[in-house]
Amino acid sequence: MTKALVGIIMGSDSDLPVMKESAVVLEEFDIPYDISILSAHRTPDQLVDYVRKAKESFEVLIAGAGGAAHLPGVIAAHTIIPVIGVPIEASPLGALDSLLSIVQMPSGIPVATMAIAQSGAKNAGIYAVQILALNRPKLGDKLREYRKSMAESVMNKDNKLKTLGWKGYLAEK
Ligand code: RP5
Repeated sequence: MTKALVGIIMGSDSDLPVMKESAVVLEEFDIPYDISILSAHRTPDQLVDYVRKAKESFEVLIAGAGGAAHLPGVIAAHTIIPVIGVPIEASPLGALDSLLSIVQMPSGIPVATMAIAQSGAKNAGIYAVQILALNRPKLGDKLREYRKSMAESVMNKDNKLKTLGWKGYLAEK
């Protein structure tokens, strides 16, 4: 069995529509990953057990949670594997509660906090790939290709805009 390099953990199955974006990126880059539902509050013992075993396999952990989102911080407290946190909207307070719970870590125990929701989960996947690429040159090449095609797609949209008659910023006045 291929060894998973990234562990994706979410607090509830209600987080899956957001956290699947991390998985989509990892699949795009052919990174083996493990995806699990574990809660800092509802399954504290199982979470600690998971994190203790994590060092045998994972090089990066991605954790997404909503509300009082202590999941990424608790994971970070139990391991030196880099933890990436994704704030999810799950309460009447929007996602601000989750963002602040994840970002405002005490000094000494960092969590790399991403943007709220889908963009954050997608960026968590990309950030994990960037960490793995530090000692995997081929993965670095893939990331450069990814950025190149992203830039091309923006330029194509700009060209389309011009063909529709919109004037460009650099067009002659
Ligand atoms: C958090 O509580 C989870 O990460 C989720 O975002 C939120 C709500 O969970 P459910 O009540 O939908 O299971 O722990």
